[in-house]
Amino acid sequence: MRVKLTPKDALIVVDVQRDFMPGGALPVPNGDAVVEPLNAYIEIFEKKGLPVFFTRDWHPENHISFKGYGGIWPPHCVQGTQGAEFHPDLKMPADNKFIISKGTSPDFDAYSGFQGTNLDNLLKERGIKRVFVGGVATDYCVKNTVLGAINLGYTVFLLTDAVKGVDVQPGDSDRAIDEMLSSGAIGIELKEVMD
Ligand code: VGL
Ligand code: ZN
Repeated sequence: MRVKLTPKDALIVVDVQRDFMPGGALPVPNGDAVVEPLNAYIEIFEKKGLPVFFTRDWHPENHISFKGYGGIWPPHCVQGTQGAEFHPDLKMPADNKFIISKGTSPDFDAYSGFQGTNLDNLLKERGIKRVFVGGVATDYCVKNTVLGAINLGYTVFLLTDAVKGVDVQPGDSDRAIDEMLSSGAIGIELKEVMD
């Protein structure tokens, strides 16, 4: 399938942060493999003047998702720490770039970039109807962001060559991809996107 980009399209890059990369606090196996394909998508959107949204996990140090505070995860992506920074090789555009922080208050977690953020408003203000989603982790924040976008009425393209998952249980990422596709997301790869 070939997809031609239009002014109603936006790219959403999910949580490409140091703590989710190999060596980080909550590493996604091969998580850094998403950087190169995402940079290629970013360049295409940037050249067309289309907006690129970067979500980030941005937790307080006593966040509810952390072990010791009721959650299952090691502390990760704590606000202002190096682990919360975007991957240094991620080519973030100078213009038309939006950073969406989520999971920012102690008592709420957000796996979806739409939860407790203004992402939906920012997209709607710009007349965006279709979103292209990649990043980490396939089985958590990518999945929930994709399902959130579908529920809000967007057409969603899942960038299958630019996602990686945690796989707490083997197969979680594959199951997440199946769930996104059966919920209406359209799987595409870089070579199918026409600029
Ligand atoms: C994520 C686990 C905990 C993610 C965030 O970005 O997928 N996963 N917090
Ligand atoms: Zn988190």
